[in-house]
Amino acid sequence: MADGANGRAGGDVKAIFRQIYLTLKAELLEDPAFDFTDDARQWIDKKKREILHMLQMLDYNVPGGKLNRGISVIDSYKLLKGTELSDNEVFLACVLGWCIEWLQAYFLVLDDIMDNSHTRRGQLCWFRVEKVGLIAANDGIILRNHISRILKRHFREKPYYVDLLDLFNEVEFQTASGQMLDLITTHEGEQDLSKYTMPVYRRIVQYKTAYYSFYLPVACALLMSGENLDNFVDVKNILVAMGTYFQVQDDYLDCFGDPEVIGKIGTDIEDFKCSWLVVQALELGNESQKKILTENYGKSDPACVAKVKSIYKDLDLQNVFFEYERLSYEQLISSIEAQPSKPLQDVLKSFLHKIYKRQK
Ligand code: DMA
Ligand code: MG
Ligand code: MG
Ligand code: MG
Repeated sequence: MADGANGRAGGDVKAIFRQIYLTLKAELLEDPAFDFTDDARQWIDKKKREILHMLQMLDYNVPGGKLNRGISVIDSYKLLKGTELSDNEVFLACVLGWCIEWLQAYFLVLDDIMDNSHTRRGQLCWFRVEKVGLIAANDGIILRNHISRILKRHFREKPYYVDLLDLFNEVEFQTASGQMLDLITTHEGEQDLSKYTMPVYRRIVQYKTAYYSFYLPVACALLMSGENLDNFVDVKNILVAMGTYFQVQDDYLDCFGDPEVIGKIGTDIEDFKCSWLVVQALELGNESQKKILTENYGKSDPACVAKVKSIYKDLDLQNVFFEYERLSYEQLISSIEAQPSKPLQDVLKSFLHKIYKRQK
């Protein structure tokens, strides 16, 4: 190809990225577990059903999001390298990008069960699909295992293979710990709403969201560029701050976003979640407003949810959020500009601009 895979207009990155999903899916089907060696009719039919479940499971859960995390690996790698990428470099960056999308799919399938959610990415949550149910729990485990298989197939020979495995393991551990904190904190909050404070909140979201959504894509690009991640602690801290801001947006959109646009129906109030909104309401509300919150937060009755939302409106939390958003942006830009490396500044700014004032 005269014009390397990345030589086309920027919009094509997504098309190339999507194409590589098909390659990875086909490769996963080559697994010995799906061999049709025995030609007994029943056996083949059974195998067909297994393959069909896996294909449906993948198509349902992996490619349907915004793909920001995955695409960021390619964008970041390009900026770090400073020159055009070869077709093979684009391919490998896409593979890593998909590994992050696979990781996200794995966490979301399980998160929706734990949060008792209804919809995700504009469709029913996977565990709510007829005949899936708690098979979804094992599907989550399968998705996680696919990552190791993809990495082994495409990166085994690379000098940074061990670092890559270690990175995915670390980030998975951090995310799972964040999910644990989220769930345990919810139980504590049910006993006593005043447990929901800003430091508690920050710790949950740093772990459950920031590492895998923001640090991981950039760390993948750094490893591909031959860097040692120990030298990028500042960059990691900026990305964690960006991830925190991103989860505040998620919490805001859970209540104030348009379900048609965000593709999911919020459940944070019903689920008694330690959401940024309730933390703000507890900080800003007077005694009588806090009493109403205590009486109505965490109940599935729509009348209770409406009372909570009306407190949020009275406290003008939408504008409190807009102000927080503006301030976070300013702080992030100034810490990014304090970074000595121009390519890294560009990586961080491009990431920030993808999410600033997002509606979904
Ligand atoms: C999401 O937290 C975190 C992970 C690791 C999936 P959340 O439950 O607020 O996410 P969502 O709003 O997408 O269900
Ligand atoms: Mg959830
Ligand atoms: Mg959750
Ligand atoms: Mg949420």
